[in-house]
Amino acid sequence: MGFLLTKMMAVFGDREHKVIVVGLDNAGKTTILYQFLTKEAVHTSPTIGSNVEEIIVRNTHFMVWDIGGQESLRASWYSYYSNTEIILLVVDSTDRNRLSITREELHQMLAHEDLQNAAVLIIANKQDVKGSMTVAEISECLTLNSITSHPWHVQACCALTGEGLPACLDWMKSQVVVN
Ligand SMILES: Nc1nc2c(ncn2[C@@H]2O[C@H](COP(=O)(O)OP(=O)(O)OP(=O)(O)O)[C@@H](O)[C@H]2O)c(=O)[nH]1
Ligand SMILES: [Mg+2]
Repeated sequence: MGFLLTKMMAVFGDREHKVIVVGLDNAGKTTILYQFLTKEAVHTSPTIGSNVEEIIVRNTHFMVWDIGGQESLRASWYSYYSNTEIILLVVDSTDRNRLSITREELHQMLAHEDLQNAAVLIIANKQDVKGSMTVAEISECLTLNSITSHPWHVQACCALTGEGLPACLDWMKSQVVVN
């Protein structure tokens, strides 16, 4: 039976893994979702509600929910949390003024009971912009070293070119293999 299951998983792929994409408005969440899917930068407008797409990474199926990040929408992020395996927290690396709001949102999310088994990937987006914050600066401001309750990782990227996004997908895949 175990052998048959292993064989079937090799042929048909794994079950679906739920991923949520959160972060403040204008961080680049929707741009990232469609870069994952089409390998191109699409034109976006602010997300009201959510977008959902299936992304397949070498036989691993991710159901990726991109959630609107405007202030009025953040209070309902929790309604997407159940069964989430991976959180993608997208940071606009040019937005120094609001990084402390992201820190509060992150630590509040990690305390939520529905996210106790989730892994967190912090995506430092917009690295193409001169003067944008580095991964080290973002890690320090978000106090990532204090997180011991969840697996986490930081990845620099530029959603317009797609640079850094294959590494995000590799990390996501490594987390579901581990779990
Ligand atoms: N320079 C630069 N601009 C980017 C990058 N990624 C996204 N943008 C731009 O940032 C703006 C916002 O991108 P969205 O993907 O719509 O942001 P969002 O996080 O989905 O925003 P909400 O839906 O309002 O929560 C758009 O004008 C994008 O073209 C990047 O890596 N570099
Ligand atoms: Mg959006």
